[in-house]
Amino acid sequence: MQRDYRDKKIVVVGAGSTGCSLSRFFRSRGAQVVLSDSRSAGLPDALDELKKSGVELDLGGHTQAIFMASDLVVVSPGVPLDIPILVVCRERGIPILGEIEIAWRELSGTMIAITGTNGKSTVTTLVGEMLKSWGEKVFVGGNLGIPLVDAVNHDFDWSVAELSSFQLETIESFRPRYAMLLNVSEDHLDRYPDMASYLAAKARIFENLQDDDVAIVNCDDPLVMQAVAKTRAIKVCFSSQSVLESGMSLVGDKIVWRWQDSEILFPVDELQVRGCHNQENVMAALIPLLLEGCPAEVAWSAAKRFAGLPHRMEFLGELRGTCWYNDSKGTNIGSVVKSLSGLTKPVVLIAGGKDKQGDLSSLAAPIKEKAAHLILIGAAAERMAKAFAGLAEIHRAKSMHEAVGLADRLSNPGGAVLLSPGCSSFDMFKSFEERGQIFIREFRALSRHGECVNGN
Ligand code: UMA
Ligand code: ADP
Repeated sequence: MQRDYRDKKIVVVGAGSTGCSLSRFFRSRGAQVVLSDSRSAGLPDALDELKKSGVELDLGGHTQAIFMASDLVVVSPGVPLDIPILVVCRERGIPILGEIEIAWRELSGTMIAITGTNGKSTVTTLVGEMLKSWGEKVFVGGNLGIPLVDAVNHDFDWSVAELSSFQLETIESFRPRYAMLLNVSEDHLDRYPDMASYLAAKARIFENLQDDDVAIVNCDDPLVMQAVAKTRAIKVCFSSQSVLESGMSLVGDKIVWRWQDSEILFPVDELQVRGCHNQENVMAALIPLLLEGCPAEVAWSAAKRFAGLPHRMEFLGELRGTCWYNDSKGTNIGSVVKSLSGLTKPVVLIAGGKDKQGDLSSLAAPIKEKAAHLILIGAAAERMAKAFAGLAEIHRAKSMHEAVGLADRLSNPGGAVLLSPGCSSFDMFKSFEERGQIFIREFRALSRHGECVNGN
């Protein structure tokens, strides 16, 4: 249902992709918009166009008087809710919302919302692909890249939205028809005081579900089951560990869907994506499609065609007998554990980056088992070096160029080189994409001199 924003004074906080899209949206609805950012340099070029459309800019800080005069403050996900200006707004009773809440109120199609520590982008993309091959008109975005508010004013049958814990912090009435929680492990402890707060933010995806909505959950994960415990919605589980009487299970080499009186089997060896975690991702993605009545063969054909996303265990090629993988999207410790588990030793692991202050201990055993060498980069290098001392040979590199050269010298035929940082990228790169692209570029430069068999 459309809200009336005409002549409302709205402050949008953060001039990244979310803030620019929000400003555009509010202007199109006749609001008086101020876009506020703590930075004054390095901001998107789109600000010029926004300024021309009547958006006022408040750069290099958040001006209190502007916020105090506003009817509504809408924050970008990267803006922590405890910054001083937002504390003051809260004290003065000025409403603070996020982009997901704003977009949701305007969207007409069916909403499938996907969260979890890992696998969100993969599942979001896969659900989108399945719906498109069923002939539906689908928006696919959210934390994946295109802000959800960009879906407003387009006539989509479905919105498939990847949601981060940051985005879920600022919802109010957001109520997807399908809400998925894939898994929960430590992440973003540089923003949350503890795991309980991170889990609480994730659990908000279920907050407004009603009896006829559907919560899709990984019943192998105790934190997921804790988060969904109080929901009123229909719970549909997937499991790669046990055989479910009702739901989606992995049984030997088959994915088995049991629902009401039907049973459908899908052979896992037909998939291009590899690894148990990707089988879990496919299982989760199939559920809303099958519940909505999409023919199983249509959804499965899309799953079979899906070759995975770039920067997620992307096979780059073989150089002097060593396989090289780019897992730049491995931005937390849980994802590095999964990525290492799919490789045979000896692995040269390149890790490190902006430290999220999480517990590193779950990576110790996989490093001891699989990694012969650990090449550390970025701000987290010191802490990682201490945590993994004695488990693999530890090296430091100041740049990706140095890390790749070192990895080439240390690797052996039959082994693998894996970039799976377990950290975010912002200390050395603009994004995980840039980090992955630079890794690929360095690998290609090396391969021009070596004997390389290309990946796909
Ligand atoms: N800023 C302020 N004041 C502050 C803090 C930040 O003004 O106190 C400003 C910064 O100076 C910057 C702007 O806020 O100019 C950035 O806002 P943002 O970080 O929300 O960036 P967006 O470009 O809007 O991107 C966000 C998501 N970013 C984050 O959650 C950090 C993108 O996810 C998402 O794709 C995009 O919205 C569209 O939905 C990225 C991400 O790293 C990929 N997500 C995290 C993850 O996946 O782990 C959660
Ligand atoms: P997200 O969007 O949640 O960051 P992605 O789909 O981009 O997740 O995958 C990022 C990384 O997380 C992958 O490279 C892989 O290492 C790991 N991963 C993907 N799916 C899962 C899963 N279901 N369980 C655990 N780890 C996963």
